[in-house]
Amino acid sequence: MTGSLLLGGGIAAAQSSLPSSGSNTAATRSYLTDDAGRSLILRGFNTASSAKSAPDGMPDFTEADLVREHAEMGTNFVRFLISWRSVEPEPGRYDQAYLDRVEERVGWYAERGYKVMLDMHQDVYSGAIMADDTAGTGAGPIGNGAPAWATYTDGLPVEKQDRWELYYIQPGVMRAFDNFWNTTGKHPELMEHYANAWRAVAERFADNDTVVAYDLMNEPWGGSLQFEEFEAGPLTDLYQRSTNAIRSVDQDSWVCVAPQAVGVNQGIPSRLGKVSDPRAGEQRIAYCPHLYPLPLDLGDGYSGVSKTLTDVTMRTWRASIEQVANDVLGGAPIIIGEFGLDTTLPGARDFLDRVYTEAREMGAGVSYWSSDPGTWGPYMPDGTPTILVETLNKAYPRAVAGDPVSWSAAADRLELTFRPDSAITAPTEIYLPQSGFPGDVDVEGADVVEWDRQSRLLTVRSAATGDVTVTVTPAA
Ligand code: 9MR
Repeated sequence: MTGSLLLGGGIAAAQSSLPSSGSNTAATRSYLTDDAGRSLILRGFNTASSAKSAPDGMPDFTEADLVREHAEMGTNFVRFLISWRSVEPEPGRYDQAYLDRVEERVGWYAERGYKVMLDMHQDVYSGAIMADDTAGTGAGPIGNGAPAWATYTDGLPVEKQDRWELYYIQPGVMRAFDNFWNTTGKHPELMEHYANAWRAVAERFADNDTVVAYDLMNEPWGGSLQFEEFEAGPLTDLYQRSTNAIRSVDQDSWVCVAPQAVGVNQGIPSRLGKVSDPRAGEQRIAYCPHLYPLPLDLGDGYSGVSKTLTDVTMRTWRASIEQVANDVLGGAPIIIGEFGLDTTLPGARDFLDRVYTEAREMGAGVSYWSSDPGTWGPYMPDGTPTILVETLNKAYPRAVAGDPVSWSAAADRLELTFRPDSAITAPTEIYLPQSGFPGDVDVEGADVVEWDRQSRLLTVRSAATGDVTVTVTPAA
């Protein structure tokens, strides 16, 4: 089974200090914004796990797959997997043909109005690490991410494991990370290469308005350094260096940082340090943690004791994520870079609804893990939809011309209240799925610009400054 045992263009932040529902404390919500200044509510997938070991680094995902995803789930966002091994196959040589292939995919998303976050993915450091296979059980490459030339296991063993996450604590893998973070003192060059690889990526996409964010490292692991020693130490250092490298070529895109995965994905507080954005103007650093409650990852459903434990995780996870976004990163927007589960587990639909509700309250974007076919994804290999398609295909405001004060969406009702910003001339866009929408549209404080049946977007515009409320219910 798949599962993670423990790991689980011109834009600016719009911020609003609002009482968050379900809590008495004022939470700061902030959003990535588009070129027009609108607050973006991002909903989409990770695409895709299949890119990890593909020789050309591309996901097994066609433009037709995107057309189907867009039509059936109304997504507007993707966390697109890229890899250091593909960007920098040899030290200091950046593969422009690889970046061409990424850019071609970005073009598919651009055509449909999506925003793209590029995710420098890794699992278990590198595909160059092979497990010992003396028993001849067919162990292949165990991870993905770093190029072979940047992989130093120093001859330490890596024995075959039953679960992929357990490779993280194999001696050879631990050493590869210790060399990367230069904990061994032997490889100060590796983090520098990594930051420069990011500069090469940012150079390519600096003027591309569809690519709004760079997710600096998937699910960081500190090897023999853990929690504060790791997060406040070399991890924050790598983030700062990569941010600086990106800013030497790209002033506008967001830089996304994530905590140590193990533990923090399950609700343990992070000790990540402050990452400063050297750009002129406001900071464009976003916080992009993952969420993988342990009971679900171990294969249990969202019911009974597992549900109780998962609910506790959700509360501690959210408090810890908001604390870092607000207090450490200075009110950074949040994107849940990954969460996902086997959709055939009991209670899966309730868990999905729960996470999207939390995300809405947090003002967070979401990229579900993942679009790959299978029981975790929206479609089975034969194309049959799983429960994800219906569960994710809800109405939501995509781009709001002001502060999204509150919104909610059920199968039978969309409500949005926002405080218009008179400096923003572009309209507010609301996605409405099929199943009777738009039915009745009630707008107070603004005018409907249009209902576009093709894109399923309702657009409204306000010339006034008072709060606008939009309520839409489907036809019976
Ligand atoms: O679902 C993925 C599984 O099929 C792979 O074997 C594994 C290792 O590459 O990665 C899984 O995806 C994980 C992702 O890379 C990082 N976050 C947790 C995901 C689910 O376990």
